[in-house]
Amino acid sequence: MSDEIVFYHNPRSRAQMVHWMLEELGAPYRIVPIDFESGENRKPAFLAINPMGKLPTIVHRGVTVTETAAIIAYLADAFPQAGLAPALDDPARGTWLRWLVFGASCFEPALLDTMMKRPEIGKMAAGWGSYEDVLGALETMLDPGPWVLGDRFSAADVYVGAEICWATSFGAPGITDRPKLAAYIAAVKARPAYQRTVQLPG
Ligand SMILES: N[C@@H](CCC(=O)N[C@@H](CS)C(=O)NCC(=O)O)C(=O)O
Repeated sequence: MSDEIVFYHNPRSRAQMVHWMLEELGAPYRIVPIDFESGENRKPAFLAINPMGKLPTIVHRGVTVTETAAIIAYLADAFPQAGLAPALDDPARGTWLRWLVFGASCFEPALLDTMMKRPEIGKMAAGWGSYEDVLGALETMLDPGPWVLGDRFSAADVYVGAEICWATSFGAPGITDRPKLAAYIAAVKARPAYQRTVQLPG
């Protein structure tokens, strides 16, 4: 079976995060452009692959993977030679998984609350607590830094780092004025693979 990753992509989407990951991996991939304007992602051919009609989506070894964090974690495990995932018996695996999931389950909904001015539902009920708490937790994630796993760059940085840069590109408050987060953004943006793949407004 071919090891080529089929990558459904639109540059105006979270697919950029997976594009960055693919370039960090150096894995073989083929881009299939999906046009949002014509609603290609809502047509039967694409819905048969991802019933949510969302990007990013990949197909690898005959299996579809969706959800940016899951795709990035999957790719890190599928291509271990790139060294972007701690091994299953490495204690760093816990830290790695923790922050990858935190990006999707806490940072993203908290960010949407803030940016869309959604009514607060209360810290105890919201799994993500509050936007302020999430930013504080992200600062602890970078202790000691510079990456999630200290000196070791990993797939967790691809996802969380891309999300933080994405958030600041549309003016998310309280991030760039925190020195640790500002230094993290600079480190992410300095990666050649990021520069080759991610284009954000602003
Ligand atoms: N939970 C998904 C969200 C994916 C998502 O919302 N993608 C957007 C682009 S960033 C999309 O495909 N929107 C097109 C649409 O919904 O029509 C993930 O984390 O990957």
